[in-house]
Amino acid sequence: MMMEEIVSRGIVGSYFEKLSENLSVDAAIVGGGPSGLVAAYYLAKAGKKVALFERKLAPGGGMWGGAMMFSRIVVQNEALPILDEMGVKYTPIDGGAALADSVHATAALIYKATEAGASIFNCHSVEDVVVHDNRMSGLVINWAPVTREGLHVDPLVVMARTTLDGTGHDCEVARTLVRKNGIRLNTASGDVMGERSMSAQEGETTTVENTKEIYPGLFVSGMASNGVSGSFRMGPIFGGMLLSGKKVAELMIASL
Ligand code: 48F
Repeated sequence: MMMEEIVSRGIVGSYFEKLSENLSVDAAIVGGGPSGLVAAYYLAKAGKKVALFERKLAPGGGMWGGAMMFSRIVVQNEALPILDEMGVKYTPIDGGAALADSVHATAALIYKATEAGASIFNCHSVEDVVVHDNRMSGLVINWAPVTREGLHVDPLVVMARTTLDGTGHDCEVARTLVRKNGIRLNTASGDVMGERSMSAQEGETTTVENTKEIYPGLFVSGMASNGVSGSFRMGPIFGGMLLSGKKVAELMIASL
């Protein structure tokens, strides 16, 4: 066989093996932001089969950019054990927090999640959900460029025993679930309440408090948890995102 054919056969064969192995999973994660990546790491470390779908080319969500593209993030002391576990270096600052390089930290989360065994599908968009017997049962996926171009191409489905909406500010999975199925979420209004303006301290606390199961089989983490529960955004402080990812992994493991 010529080298060109070996390369193509290797990639096609191994990619479709990966996809096929992940058509039914313990945990499907939508969104590769910091909370989704941390959740993927802890779920995979616990031996669960995890598939994470990220519509962008690079997972990492809003963590790469630091603040206003200044590549620095702040992490509170409570979340530093998670950075230690991920092998991220940081420098202590005033106010019970530390500074880390955003590119170094994001790359570390991606590396640790995949090293622990989570499968990441980048350039995959989740466009709908599957609900059976009043329980979130799966995700409808398509190539991100197909949805971006508005091409009329039908999707495929991944079945999941538990699902995480880690889609950040837009809470896309929860919104789709409510819009298309007329169900009530486990939030104060029963609906997606929408994110409030910035309040860093409160936002950090509520991110973790609002991390929960919002419908049988569907959990929320990170900014999506504040988005569904009507809580605050918080800017380039990431401790709450990391703690939320760890908490949601524990909740999902307990329910599996
Ligand atoms: O927003 P994002 O980084 O999620 P997060 O874990 O972290 C929030 C922080 O980055 C920051 C903040 C910190 O204080 O407020 O914003 O809550 O990442 C969400 C990811 O989900 C992807 C999106 O491209 C992003 O990378 N995503 C969103 N909707 C979909 C999706 C979808 N329908 N299908 C696939 N990926």
